[in-house]
Amino acid sequence: MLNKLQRIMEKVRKSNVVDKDLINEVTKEIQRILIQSDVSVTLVKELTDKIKKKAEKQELPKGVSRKEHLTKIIYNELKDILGGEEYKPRIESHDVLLVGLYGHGKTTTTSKLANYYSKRGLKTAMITTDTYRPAAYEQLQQLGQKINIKAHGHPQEKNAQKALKKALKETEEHEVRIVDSAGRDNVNKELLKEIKDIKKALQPEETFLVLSADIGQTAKDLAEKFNEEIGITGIITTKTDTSAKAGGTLTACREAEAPVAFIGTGEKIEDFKTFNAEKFVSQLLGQPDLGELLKRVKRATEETEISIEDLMKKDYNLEIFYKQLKAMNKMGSMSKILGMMGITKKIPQEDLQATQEKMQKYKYILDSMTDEELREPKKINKSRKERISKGAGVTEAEVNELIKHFNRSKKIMKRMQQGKMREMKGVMKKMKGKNLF
Ligand SMILES: Nc1nc2c(ncn2[C@@H]2O[C@H](COP(=O)(O)OP(=O)(O)O)[C@@H](O)[C@H]2O)c(=O)[nH]1
Ligand SMILES: [Mg+2]
Repeated sequence: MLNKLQRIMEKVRKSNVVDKDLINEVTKEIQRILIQSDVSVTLVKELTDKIKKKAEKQELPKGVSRKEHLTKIIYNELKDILGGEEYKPRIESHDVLLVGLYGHGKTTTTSKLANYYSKRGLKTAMITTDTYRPAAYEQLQQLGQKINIKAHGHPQEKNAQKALKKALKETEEHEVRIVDSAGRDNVNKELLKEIKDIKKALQPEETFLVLSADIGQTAKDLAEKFNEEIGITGIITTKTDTSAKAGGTLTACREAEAPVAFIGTGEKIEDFKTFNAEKFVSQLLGQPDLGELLKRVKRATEETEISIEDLMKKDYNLEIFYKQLKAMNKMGSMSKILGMMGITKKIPQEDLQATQEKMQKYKYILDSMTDEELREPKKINKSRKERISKGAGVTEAEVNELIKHFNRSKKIMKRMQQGKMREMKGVMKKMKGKNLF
């Protein structure tokens, strides 16, 4: 999945024009890659439809090229099917239970997790309840030696719950206890009963299902089954380094509404990290400057946006005034919106809008002002006005006009702030998605 997606993004980067043909080609290619990664066909179809629809829309945020726009759309949509918020590890006392099928990496992950918490200053112990496989305890002990963390186990005990209870007594003064459990080849009654018993005795804060990345879409059924039967708080996806199906596994977990907390990225103990969909997708797309690009797109969108915080600021100033004018101009007419907010008093049209020409002049004037003047226009006296008009190449009358305009706006803003805060917030929220501001 990795190299292929990078290749297709390279194509986008190198293309001269982003037209329907390219969009078609790119979405088709993404479709192929995702299906090969074992992402469900329905999901792939949904995703590529969305990408296509958004990419073909004519409107572009200012200052963003169609190429950048397309990249961002692909990035966003991929991120969306892969996962939401990044998992926040508990850096505090807690018990963790790892469950799953045989061979998925539970024991390895037990040591990885132990190392993770121990490195963050928590006194950590590992416990095995795997009384099923004879060498399980030794495996954990060996892993523990590498990281200097003791493995607790009672292999002579045939009952997993009993073995756990003994180990819990030995590890009472530890802050984090990670409990490994035995797997089976498939989810059967015996396995579920064993895990339920362990869970009852441990009462863990976290129960992670360990799933190997090579199972692809099957992850969905497993995640749902384990969640139903025993309740899990998250998933740890292992072997993301070895499998082309990692994307399928991660999206399947998302479909099962089971958040992926950590991922294993190799056999070594340090090959382990919290799962971050954003970083994962950046890597998939091989876009080293993706972060920068996204910031730029965001800035470009924000420049013509005006936030509710700005409007509600007590110290309404010239900077906000200018931003507001720009936003209002973009929207055409403000009166409808004011009407929606219940402000029906007649406000002269000129107070709400300014012509392009006027805006250009205003910009020159504002550019000639000091920061102090922008923040506190009251301080602009006659001699300052003279200086500003010279600097901006406009007449003093024009500077006066801007200040007058500003003062009128200030009054309107004050009126709006009084009592209209609530409604306005509601209206703003509704309008946000419409990209009016
Ligand atoms: N490449 C790679 N191998 C892993 C990863 N996690 C586990 N393994 C390997 O998977 C195999 C099974 O792991 P184990 O922890 O014994 O699985 P368990 O049966 O669930 O306890 C071992 O050979 C591990 O080294 C990983 O993130 N990447
Ligand atoms: Mg094991």
